Amino acid sequence: MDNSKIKRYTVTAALPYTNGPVHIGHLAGVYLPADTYVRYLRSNKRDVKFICGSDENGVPITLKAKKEGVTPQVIVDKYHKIIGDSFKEFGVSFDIYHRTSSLMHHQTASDFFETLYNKGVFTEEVTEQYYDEKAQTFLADRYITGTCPKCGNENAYGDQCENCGSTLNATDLINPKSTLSGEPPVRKETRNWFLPLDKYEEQLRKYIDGHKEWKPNVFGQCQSWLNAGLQPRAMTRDLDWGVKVPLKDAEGKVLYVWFDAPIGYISATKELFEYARLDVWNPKAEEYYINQSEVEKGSWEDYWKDEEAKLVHFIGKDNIVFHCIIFPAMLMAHGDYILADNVPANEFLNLEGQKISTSKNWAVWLNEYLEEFKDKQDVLRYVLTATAPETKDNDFTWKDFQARNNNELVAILGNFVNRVVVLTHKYFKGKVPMCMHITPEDQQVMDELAAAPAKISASIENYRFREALGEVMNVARLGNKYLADTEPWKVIKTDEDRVRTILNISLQIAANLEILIEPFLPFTADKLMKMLNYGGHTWESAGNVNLLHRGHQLNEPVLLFEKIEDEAVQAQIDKLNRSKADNTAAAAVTAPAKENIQFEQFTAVDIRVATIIAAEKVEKTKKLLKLTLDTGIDQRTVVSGIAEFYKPEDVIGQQVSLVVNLAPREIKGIVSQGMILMSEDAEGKLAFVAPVVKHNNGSVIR
Ligand code: B3M
Ligand code: ZN
Repeated sequence: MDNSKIKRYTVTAALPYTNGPVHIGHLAGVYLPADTYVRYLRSNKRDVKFICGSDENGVPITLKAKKEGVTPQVIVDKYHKIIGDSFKEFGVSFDIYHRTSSLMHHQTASDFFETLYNKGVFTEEVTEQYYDEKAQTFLADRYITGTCPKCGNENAYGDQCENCGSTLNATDLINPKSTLSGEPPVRKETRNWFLPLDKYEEQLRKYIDGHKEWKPNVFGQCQSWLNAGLQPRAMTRDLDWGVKVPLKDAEGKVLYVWFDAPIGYISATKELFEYARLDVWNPKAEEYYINQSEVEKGSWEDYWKDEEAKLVHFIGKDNIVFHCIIFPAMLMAHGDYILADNVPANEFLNLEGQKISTSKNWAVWLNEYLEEFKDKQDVLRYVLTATAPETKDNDFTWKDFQARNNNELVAILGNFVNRVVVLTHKYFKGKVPMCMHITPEDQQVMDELAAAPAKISASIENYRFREALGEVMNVARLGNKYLADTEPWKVIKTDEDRVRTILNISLQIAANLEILIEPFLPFTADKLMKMLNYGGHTWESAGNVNLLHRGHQLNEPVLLFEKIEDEAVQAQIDKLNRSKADNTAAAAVTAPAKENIQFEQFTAVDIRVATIIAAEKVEKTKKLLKLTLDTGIDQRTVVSGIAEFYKPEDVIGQQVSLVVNLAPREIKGIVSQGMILMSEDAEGKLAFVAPVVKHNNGSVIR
């Protein structure tokens, strides 16, 4: 969109599902880039509304509620607050963080559906869906598990197999089971309303083709959806949690969550302006985290129905189709709305080389981070932006977190600012000295400083936040290098006036940094502003080399950042390793405990330490080894099913636990006298169970 035509910005960030807290992956992928963009726009005095809220409908919520044995409302109330608070604490500066369980949303989504219905947009289709006769309800795909037809995983979901990653239809599953009753579901006919996406194909293609400037990952995904051909998609579901379908004969049906969720952006904007009508006090202002300073008169429609508004959706890559195909088709069908100008979706962030997983607790949760790294919001903001998965999946590691804090924030940015302010206090009582005589060397530094903001702007406006942050840090590097080259602490002995100039220029760099870091590191910008004792500068003054006037009094220096020690990051790594161990343990406890037995039954089993003294494969079998054992009582033959894990030559000399009083059995023509105890893990791997130090053969195990 041509910049000169833009009057307003509507910036949305994906509405998180309220079925758990948010983690660093969410922050890096969606909320930080969005917040940086919005803060930058505000600093440029552009008119912008930053919209988000909780996605409280849909099956992820009802599943979580079922798991915890509470109502969905309890779940959404709990996580709306946890998530909303985390965003606030990290300085994600939404104008509103709304909820899709609100009345405003239900009304807005319902009206939207009705408009489309009245226009005859939907087609009605009767299809067969799985139904749980015991629970008397239709089953959403997520409520059905069964065997994946592609990889054989027995716990695949009706919409997806988490083992092989394939997208599935519930009807693809082998031996499907309802997770509600455990029973196999039956197929039953049901009527739903479909959005004929195929009819919008041409219009969508025109729209997407008109945005070749979109990120290649986004543009490419859209093209491949379009090339594959679009199918009608059901916009209603048989479910009892969500926005009721506003039609007479639609009992027990709600809007499809991906129909109502993006409308959530619109209802949030409406709610914000509801609040803006100054004669109306919105009792929900706190619950919706409404940014009061941004509330003005005007209309929500200016941000959604006016060609002079620029709409940008920040999302993760798994949401591309919904924001670039389905929602635009809905808006086209409605007719009154503008379409997104850009959808700068990010890829995924991994954690210590592994996919972030909520269910496996392989994540860094924002609420926990804040407890463990108090007041270090900006460190995480910095690291997550510097390593943001903008063009490909990226990895967060605690060692990198520590290194970037210590080597970049502390050593470059913090160190520069600290040196300048300390020296100014030392030599000039904290008053900005006068710029006396500018050398060509000084001029060059000033020129570089003046050129920086335009570069940073260009990167931000093209959604390249990593690059932009790199340029900001280059300004701090420029300052550090200038100090190192000019050495004011030496020059002070001979030429005080020269030091006046050096510190004046250095202070201008520091003041510029305050403006430049604000979109990325708002908490640090605030500290720096207080230290420099000035405020109110916006992006248009960035590059100015006379921000702080001669004689201006600075406040006492404070450290912007502190070193993070090895112990702190080790504690985080240990914590992750504990969740890994818990997961392995949980996975291994697959077999339920057996029934109790009496002590005598246990002591009836005679288990002894024995040593394998000879071993060979049993012919024509894959699994069996024929072993000769020294039991301390005798030498005997045992056939054991361990050949897939051990070669004969490797087990000779191995001590084992042997049940010596098991009645002999004939296996493949060999009489086996006893059984070797093995432990078996969740993947079926076998390991010997033996005393951890060598014991005499025949020692009793009990
Ligand atoms: N709640 C999906 C997600 O969290 C969804 C986004 C809605 S944006 C309108 O991935
Ligand atoms: Zn699979």
